[in-house]
Amino acid sequence: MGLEERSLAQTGPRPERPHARADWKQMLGIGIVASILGVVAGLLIDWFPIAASNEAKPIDTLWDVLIIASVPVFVGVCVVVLFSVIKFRMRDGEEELDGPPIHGNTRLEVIWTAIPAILLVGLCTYAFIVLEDVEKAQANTMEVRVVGEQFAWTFFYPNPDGSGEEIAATRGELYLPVNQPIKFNLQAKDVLHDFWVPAFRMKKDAVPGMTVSYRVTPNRIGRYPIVCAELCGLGHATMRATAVVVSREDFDAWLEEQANPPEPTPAAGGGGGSGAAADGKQLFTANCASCHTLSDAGANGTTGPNLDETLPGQDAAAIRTSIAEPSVEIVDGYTNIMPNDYEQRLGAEGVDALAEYLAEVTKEG
Ligand code: HEC
Ligand SMILES: [Cu+2]
Repeated sequence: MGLEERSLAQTGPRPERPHARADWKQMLGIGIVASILGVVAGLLIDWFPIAASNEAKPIDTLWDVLIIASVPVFVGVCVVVLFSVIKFRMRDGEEELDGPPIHGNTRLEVIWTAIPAILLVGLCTYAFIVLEDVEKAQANTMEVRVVGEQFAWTFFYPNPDGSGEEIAATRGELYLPVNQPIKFNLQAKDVLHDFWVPAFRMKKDAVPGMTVSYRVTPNRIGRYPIVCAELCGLGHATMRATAVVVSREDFDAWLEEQANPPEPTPAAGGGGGSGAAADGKQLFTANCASCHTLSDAGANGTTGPNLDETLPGQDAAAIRTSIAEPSVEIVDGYTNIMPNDYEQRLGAEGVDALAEYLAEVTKEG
């Protein structure tokens, strides 16, 4: 096409573009079918683990409603865009053509402003109602203090003797009686963490320097993973624990045991050491197995050194230093992410027991 011809096409009467009159009914049909498929897929996908709290049901319903409301919007936009790209694309010879000029359409603009506004206000109101509902205070609530630190959770329970003292659960397990309303009071010792039990559906940040709470009522006996949902450092992925929901009787028995731990049987006569070793193994499984490999304890963590390989040849005193003050000497190829407060958490005896145990089970020969 020469230059003159081109300017002629621009000034002359606008010829119709045959493809510009695409069939909007066809577009609507495709949109509806695609939306239905999208919504069905969204509802069929198993997004969440098993529901184990009273709060889970309204939250899952809210999720489904959001899927039903938002998938058609997403699909609708995609269909209009793709349909336009395919149907209204420029064909050969149409380089100079243009559609009829349009100057606004008030009715259309009112509609496309009003529909999203109604949708948004409606969904916000509904979500707010659900939030109010799941956060409602309930009678006979038991408060559990949850403390996050790099990279572990500790749980503190009110002593049932009413003394106002707290009982700490030290084994990385959060025991909860079934059907008991719980209020978690979250705290953080060092950096931001986030206390999340996916099966309960609730989660909240634990912020250093303040106490944040949320409520849940576990309603299903079982064991559920607890994860930290806020990137908190190199060991973040290992910051896991287990929520153990048990019957009221089992819980009372467990709490009683935590309040009055059985006296450690003093190693009698010649049998010295084996008691400490057994205790050390328990401590290891509860505190260290997530990061270290140790065949005697069946542990296969890989964040820290494989202790079967690195400990032979080290005596209990050297191992003790590695546990109590891990930053004194950093093993080659590793960063210093091992928690450095085991002496406070497990007591001097706990660290002694661990060191003796490790020295014993990794002895050469
Ligand atoms: C968050 C992960 C993590 C946890 C939990 C952890 N460690 Fe470590 N550990 C490491 C890393 C990483 C190193 C290597 C860096 C260093 O030496 O500080 C290490 C080093 C060690 C060493 C020195 C190893 C050597 O080759 O000299 C010992 C011993 C040890 N840990 C024992 C323990 C014990 C016992 C526990 C539980 C009370 C524990 N660790 C918990 C990550 C961890
Ligand atoms: Cu964390």
